[in-house]
Order: sequence, then structure tokens, then C-alpha cells
Amino acid sequence: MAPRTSPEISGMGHSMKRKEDPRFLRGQGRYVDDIVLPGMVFMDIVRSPFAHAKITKIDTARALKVPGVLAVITGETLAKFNLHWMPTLMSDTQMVLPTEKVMYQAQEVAAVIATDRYAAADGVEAVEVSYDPLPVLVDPFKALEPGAPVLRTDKKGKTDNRIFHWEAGDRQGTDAELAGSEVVVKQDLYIPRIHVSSIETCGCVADFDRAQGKLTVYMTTQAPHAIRTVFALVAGHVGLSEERIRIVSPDIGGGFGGKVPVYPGYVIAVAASVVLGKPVKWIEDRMENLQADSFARDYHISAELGAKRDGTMTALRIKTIADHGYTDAAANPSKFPAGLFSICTGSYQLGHAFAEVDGVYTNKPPGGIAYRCSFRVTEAVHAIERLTDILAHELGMDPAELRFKNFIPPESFPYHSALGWDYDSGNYAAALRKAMDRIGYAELRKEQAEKRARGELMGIGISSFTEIVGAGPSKQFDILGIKMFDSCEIRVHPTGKAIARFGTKSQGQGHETTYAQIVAEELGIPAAHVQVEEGDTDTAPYGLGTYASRSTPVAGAAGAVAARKIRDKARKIAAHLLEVAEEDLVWEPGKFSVKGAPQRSKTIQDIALAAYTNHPQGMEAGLEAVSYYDPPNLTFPFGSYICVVDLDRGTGEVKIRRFVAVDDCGNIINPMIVDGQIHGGLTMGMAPALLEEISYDEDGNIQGGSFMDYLLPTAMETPSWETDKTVTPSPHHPLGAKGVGESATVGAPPAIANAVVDALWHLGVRNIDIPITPEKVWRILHEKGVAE
Ligand code: MCN
Ligand code: CUN
Repeated sequence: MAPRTSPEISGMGHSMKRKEDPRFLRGQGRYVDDIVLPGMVFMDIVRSPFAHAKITKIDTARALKVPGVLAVITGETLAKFNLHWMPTLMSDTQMVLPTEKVMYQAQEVAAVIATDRYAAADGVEAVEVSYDPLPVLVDPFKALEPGAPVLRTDKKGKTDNRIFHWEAGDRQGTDAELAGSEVVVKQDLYIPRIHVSSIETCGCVADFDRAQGKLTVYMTTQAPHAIRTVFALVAGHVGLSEERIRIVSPDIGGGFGGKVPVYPGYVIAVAASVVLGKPVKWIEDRMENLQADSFARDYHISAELGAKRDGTMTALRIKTIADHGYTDAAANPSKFPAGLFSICTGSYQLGHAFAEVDGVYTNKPPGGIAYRCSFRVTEAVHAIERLTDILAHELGMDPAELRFKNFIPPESFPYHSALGWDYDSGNYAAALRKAMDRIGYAELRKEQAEKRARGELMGIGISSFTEIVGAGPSKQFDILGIKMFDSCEIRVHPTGKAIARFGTKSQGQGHETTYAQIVAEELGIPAAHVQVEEGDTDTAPYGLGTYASRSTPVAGAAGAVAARKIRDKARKIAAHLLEVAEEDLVWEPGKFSVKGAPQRSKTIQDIALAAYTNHPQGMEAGLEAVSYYDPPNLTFPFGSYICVVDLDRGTGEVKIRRFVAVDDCGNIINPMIVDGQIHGGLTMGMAPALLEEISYDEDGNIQGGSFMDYLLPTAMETPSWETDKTVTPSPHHPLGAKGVGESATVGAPPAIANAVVDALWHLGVRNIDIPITPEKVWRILHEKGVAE
């Protein structure tokens, strides 16, 4: 679709350069650690070497003698104010600092406040903690066995380690359908723990102003308003009521889901600032970030897919054990303990489906947050896309052909899925067809057959995923009871420039640019003259924040609706200025003109001036509007990815030769930014497919707790991504847009895993769990006698 606005206005469809980049590229961004306040002191944290232990003594005497150390805060200190425990976003409870026992390695045990960062670190070294180790549970299956030690002894009456049991769909109907299916493929899949590794770690500056009784917290958060409310609920009893709390989320160096939870460090820093009456800065180091912040994935999936001999899918049954660590600190909407995992029927017409998930406590850091995925969608997509490939191979069908056979057809939208979602729009076959044409699918299959005859290992993997983003409609979606609307407030100034404030918070996605483009599209004010602000709870309208690719579907929609309210008022003013009836005016981006007399017109700038200088009598002056947008549905972006791999028979290395990604996120606001989101997301999808994993030994010691062992992809490992698109607008979004920020991370892993298994299927390999490391492949090559 060609843009409706000129490049000067740069509304939707223009690849306008990012307004925020000049400051980022020049090193002039303002991140939390750039904030320096007068009299500021520093905090560092003592962490547990044990995964499960009783704390018998904390001796702070030596630490307090370290020059520069001002205070040591322990669980006992916080307990005096009843602040040693806090609620999680899933209504579980989490320790701020322990008074009895630690539950995972690297858990916070005490905090040292000092005049500088070095003294704080020396103080941490000098705190003496005595521990009495307790039996450790790292395996969620063992944790569920009868007789397993109960970890959450703080919960009265709790007799096991199960957090929740959740299910969706029709159990009996699915069982019956599977029992009668001509073919059933079954596969266990493990999707390991991984961790987002944003360039910027987490941290805050907590500043309690005793004179005003006001707390300001500059912090790395994706959801400042929700955090303010949580703080008010947690600390209201010590006088911190919500109007006295201001959360500021400054520039953020990557969030990816890891900056949604409330970490103990933030709360301790706030407590320290209240106690000392000084600003307190706390910034995690890289190891703390990797070892103690919330984790993603850790799903043990057992999936079965039934079909007819001709490949028609009949039923899907999935059972999952979800390892949440010692507390359920997932950042899910309240009613969705397993997130949006029930999108697991994917892009296919499946008459029957049933999914169940059991959440389990173990001696690991809190898990269950997302890693660039809308609440467990990655896990769901991995399951269905892997199963689809296994079914194709089992039936001797081409995986593309099997997908075409089962896709929900374009005319069936809105489509009601067996697990209860109403998919808004889609054209799955078009996306897959485009990806196949682009990569030359038929020729690749020929090449593969020739290579295989020569003993070379080449594989082609497809993933035709459906995402579900834009949480969400208030009838189903809330976090701690707060409905998941989002907001925008626009003010047009007398000279026709504007400021637009949103309830979300960019972490690198480019909101300052794309939100300005939305306002430009609707009002015709050049995007260059629309200043976008987010992240300051004292000024921005209340919103639930940026995660789950919800900014465009929810806050972006609020922006369009607020702009349209302004346009309605502008029309009244234009009618007054031109002395015609409102119905006689026609709008084009940037001006109203009189029907049949186009030379008689008023620009939005003329109208803005009049709103302050010459507004109609009886009308309020000014030109501003606010919208709290409650989305009628989620948006369902989708795509088809095809990956070609060559396996090195000497080293087991997986080489991605080509990767074509065709994405569909409906109407696009800024094509360059969307491309950037997809490029970044693909690399971030390759990471768990090939490299990243965090595991624990039997004693709960973390393996992969530093960048020596936790492998992040670099430019060296990243292939040259080939991207393309189809455009299927969302029928319910005011701009027809769907979210896109996470699509690539969701779609990429199964395409890569499917490609590797495709290269090895003829040798009897059905599945390799991600990450598909050279070691795993090398072992298989040796086992099958095909190593070089
Ligand atoms: N966009 C567009 N047209 C569309 C859809 C989106 O131009 N049809 C643009 C948006 O205007 C926005 C960007 O693409 O500038 C992403 O939009 P959206 O899909 O709405 O996602 P959010 O803005 O809500 O971003 C969240 C998403 C998530 S949840 C993760 S995790 C992630 C991601 O974004 N974290 C990121 N991308 C990231 N990119 C960077 N650089 N840093 C992160 O931390
Ligand atoms: Cu899903 S990780 Mo993002 O939602 O912040």
C-alpha cells in the first residue's frame, strides 16, 4: 500500500529514520546509570552460594567497619517494616531479603550501602553469612513426586511443589479423536531455560525526598505505571501512597521481557533510600543479571498430533511441566498462568485440541518470564511446528504440502480455534508460497536429494507460525486486577506542533518515531514535529507498558483514537473558520477543504492556532485529547520462515546457508523499523535454537552463569537474513496494524530445528532438543556412523 501522506508529513508506510538514533549513536542516551544525583550513595548485594540452605547467622560487624560503608540491610531490617516479602505479578510471594532460608543460588541475602560502588563491593565481601545446606530440588519431575521435600514451607498447609494446574480445550473429545486417528505422532520436547541478555543490565536510582515525602525511582522497567501501583500496594503501610511515588523509566538498553518483573534489588534500594534519606543507586553486574534475574522457558512438553493417512490433521494433545523456580514471578496476565500457550494449535484447522500445564517449584531463580515472546507463544509454536514436521516425515509427505493441506483458509477468518481464540485475519498459504518462491524451494529439494546420495547432509526447515499479541481485551486480560488497556494523550500547540504521551515504554523499538508517524497519519502534522514521551508516571497517562508486542496493537491504537478525537474538534473549528457546515468539509492529511471548492481550506496548523486564538464561542479552547484503548481482540500476526542448513560432518556444526522470513503484521507504520525488528528477532531466535542454555547441576549450581559459558550470537554466527512480507490488515485495529516485535523470535527456532532434523531424518533422527549444539550433532553423526 502506498503511503497516504507526503514524505514531509511521514505518516504510515514511510521508512522515516529513527528520531531517537542521533542521541543513541552519539552516546548521549540517558540510561539509569547516567543519572547522578547530589549526595547519591551506592548499593551492592550479598548473594547466596547455595541453592537451598537455612541461614543460621548474618554477621555485619566487619562489613560496617569497611571505610565508606554506611549500612547493611538484611531481611531482619526489612521485616521490621513488613517489607521482607513482596507479591509477584502472578499473586505469588517472593522474598525481598530472606529471614530464614535461601531458595536458589545467587539469591539476594543482604545489601550493603556505601559512599561509592567500590566500598559497597568491599562491604559485600566482608558480610559473614553462615548457612546450613538443605536438600536441593532442580528437576521438576522429581519435585512433583510424592514425598519430595516441600520447598515453600512459608506457605501454610502447602503439601507439595505444584504451583498450578491449568487446562484448555476438550479433554474427552480430543482423547477420542486421537484414539480413532489413522496416524498419531508423539514427541517429547524440552525447551530449556534461557535468559535475555540486554546490553544494559537492570538497576535503579531510588530517591526519597524527606522534605516532600516523595519517592522518585529511576528504573529499568518496561511497565512504569504498573510498578508504581505495585510499590504503592507493597509500601502503602509505611506512608508511600501512590501520589507520592514517581517512577521514571529513562532510556532503556533492551528489555526483551527481562525488565517486566519487580526484582528485590529495586525494593531494597527504595527501602535504603527511605531509611538513609539519600538517593541510592543499584546497578547489577552481568553475572548477577544472568544468574539471578527472572528466566524464560523451561518447559517440558509432551505432544501428540493425530491425522488421517492423507495428512489431514485431526487432534492435538499437549501436556507440559513448567519449571517456575522457587516462586511464580511470571509476568503473565492474571487469568493465564501458562500465558498464551493455548495458541498451540498454530496455523492449522484442528477440530480437537487439549492442553494442560502444571507449574512446579524448584530451587532455581524465578522463571516464567518471556524472552521476546508474547507469554509462552514460543513454546507453543515450537511444539506445533516440530510436530507438523515430524508428521510430514512420518507420512512421507513434503512438509510444505502438509502445511498447505491444513492451513486455516483465508475465507475462514475470523477463525475460532479449538482452544478458544478468535484469530482476526490471516492468509497463511500466501506467506508460505512467497517464502518458497523466494528461496527456490523445489530446486533446493532436488539439490538435497543429490547431496544425500553423495552422503552430504543438507536440511530444509519450515515454520509457518501464528502469533497472538496485543494483550488485551479487558474482559479477559488484567495484571493484578488492572485491565490491560493502554493510553495516549495528545496536545497540539498553538503553532501546530504536538506532544504525544503514551502508557508504554520503548526499550529500543523506536516508539519516538513510529508513534509520531501515527499522529502524523491521523492529523497531518509532520512526524518530525510530534514529540513522543513515555516512561514518566507523573506525566504519561496510565498504561500497562511495553511487552508482548502490545504497543502498536494497544497504545498505537490509542494514539490513532486520540488523534481522531482531535480531528473531530478540528473539523468544528474549521467549519467555524470557513463558515460552512461540518458536513461540507473533506479531510485529507493535514487540511480540511470545502466540498466542491478545494481552494477554500484550512490546514491543521491554521486550526491549531485558531484553537487558542479564535475558537468558536461556547467551545472550550485548546486542542487535545486522551484515549484509553480497550482492544476488542488480540492481533494475530503470522509468517512463514524457511531455513536451509548444511551440517559439517567433521565438527557437527550447523551452518545456516539461507534463511527467508516472510512476515505479516498487517498494515505497517515504518517498514524500516519493522525490518529491523525482524532482523534482530531472527538473531534472537537463532540464539536458543543453536547456542543458549542455562542448566543446573544436582546441587543447584548454575551452569552458564557467565558469558564464558552462556553463548550469545555475534555477527560471526549470524547469517544474512532475507526478509519479505505480505500484508493482511487486522480488521479491528484502527490502523489495521498487528504487533511484530516478537514474531521472528517465535518463528525462527522451529524453522532451524526442523532443518537440522530434516538433514538427519533418513538416518533415523526424529528430534534434537534445542539448543542444537555442535556437540549434540557430532554425537549423532558418530552414533549413526556418518561422521567424517
Ligand atoms: N511496528 C510498525 N508496524 C507494525 C507493527 C509494529 O511499524 N504493523 C513498529 C512499532 O511501531 C514499533 C516496533 O515496530 O516501533 C515494534 O512494535 P510492536 O510489535 O508493537 O512491539 P512493542 O513496541 O510493544 O515492543 C515490544 C517487543 C517485545 S515484547 C520485545 S520482548 C522486544 C521487541 O519488541 N524487545 C526489544 N523488540 C525489541 N527491540 C529492541 N531494540 N529492544 C528490545 O528490548
Ligand atoms: Cu515477551 S518478552 Mo517482551 O514481552 O517484553
